[in-house]
Parts: sequence; C-alpha cells; structure tokens
Amino acid sequence: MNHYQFAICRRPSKNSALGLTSADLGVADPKLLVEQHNQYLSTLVDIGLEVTLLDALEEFADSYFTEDVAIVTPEVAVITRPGAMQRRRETEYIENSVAKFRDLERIQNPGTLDGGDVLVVNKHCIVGLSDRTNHDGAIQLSAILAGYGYHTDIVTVPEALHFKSSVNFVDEHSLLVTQSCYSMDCLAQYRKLVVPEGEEYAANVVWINDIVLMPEGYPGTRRLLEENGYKVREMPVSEISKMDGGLTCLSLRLT
Ligand code: CIR
Repeated sequence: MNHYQFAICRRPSKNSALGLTSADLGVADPKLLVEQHNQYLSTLVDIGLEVTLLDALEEFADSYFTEDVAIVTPEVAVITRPGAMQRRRETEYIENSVAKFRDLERIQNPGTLDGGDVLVVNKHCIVGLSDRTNHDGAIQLSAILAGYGYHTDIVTVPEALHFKSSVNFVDEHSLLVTQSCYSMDCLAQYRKLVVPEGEEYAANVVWINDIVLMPEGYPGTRRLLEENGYKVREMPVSEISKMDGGLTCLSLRLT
C-alpha cells in the first residue's frame, strides 16, 4: 500500500481546449472536460484522500495537470522546470500549496523536467528523457534525491509524451507497461503486466492505496488487472485524453 492521504489538484480553466496536445483525437469539449475532472476529484475523495483544490488559472490552459510541476516524495518536494515554455511559469502557482506539506528544492536552468516523466517507488526513481525532460533536469533530480537515499535511473521515453504515459506502478513490486517499455533494464526488478496491443493509452493508470484508477473503455487492460487481483475503477477521460493527459497527471499525490 502506498497510503496516500492528500492530493493537490487544480480546476481546469475555461480555455482548457487551448492547451498543448499532439493527440489526434479532435477538439476537447471544455464543459465535459470539467465534468470528467469533477468525477476524478470525487473519486479521490471517495478513496479517502483530502484534496486541496486550487483555483483555475486562465493564463495557463494546461495547469490542471498538476503532476507536472512538482515531484513529491515522503521526504522532500522538488519544484520542476516544465519543458514546454507555455507551461514554465505554472510552478509559481503551486509552490505555496506544496510547501505546506514538504520542504522544497528546485530544478534550475538549464534543466527541464516534467513530473510526468518521473516514476518513484520506495527509494527508486526513474526519469524518462523526453521532449519535456532533458538530461540536465534528470541529473539535478537524481542529485537532490540521492541526498535522501534514492537511486535514480535515467531512460529514454519511447514515442510518448511522458514516461508515465507508458509505465506505472500498480503495487510496490509490479508495473503496468506498454510493450515498448517491457525490456528496459531499470525495470528488470519489477513484475510487469503488459497492456494489450491497441490499448497503450490504458498504461496511464494511477495506483492509490488499494485501488487502481484506469481510463474507461479498455476491456483487455481491465481484465488483465482484475485477473491479477487488482481492484479497479474506470474513469471517463475522453476529453482529458484529447489534451494528451491521463489519470496520473491530474493530481499531485502525497503520503
Ligand atoms: C501538456 O502537453 O503538457 C498537457 N497538454 C498534457 C500534460 C499531461 N501530463 C502528464 O502526462 N503528466
């Protein structure tokens, strides 16, 4: 169990459909996106998390993807330096909320790092190099976390926005992965469940306490998780996926 107690989320702004996206899934409907976001929030509350809900930021269309602007471990929080210029200043608006829970460190120029590229379990951190996260950012994070006893591996993200688009923990010892990440050396110590071909998006699940939240409409992945004993809840994320987002990106989770 990871025993998350808190989450930090942000309301989507009215112009959420103007956020960055490379997904070829059509234009997001901002009203439906808000409904899906609300459902996500109520699910977190239902699971037992205390949610800090921040106001929408009209200036930053992607700012409800709070995961990208900080890495939170039990010992420290690292404010990132988002790789997309359009998102860079979002960090200014999350710092105070995160500082209520943890001491802060920061990724500095010329490093760039998005939280979506960082996977942490126990004292193991894996950072994916992507269009958003550069080597300097990964090395800075690795050095900060080394001070708290973490070992960090750095990998290259295969054809996806973020590392966690393709790899996520479903318990301390097991990962849900896309086929493209199955053979990564740094994942060798974990049991791996591979999402069926055509269901790659469903690898973006979020494990919270004893529940795995997964996107709605991926029956093969649902079966795989349930057959392996996981308690699953499906969430509607059609509009969020049009903005290249998934379930992990919508919250910063804290023990
Ligand atoms: C972006 O391109 O930055 C947003 N539209 C989506 C961010 C998704 N975040 C994540 O996967 N951690």
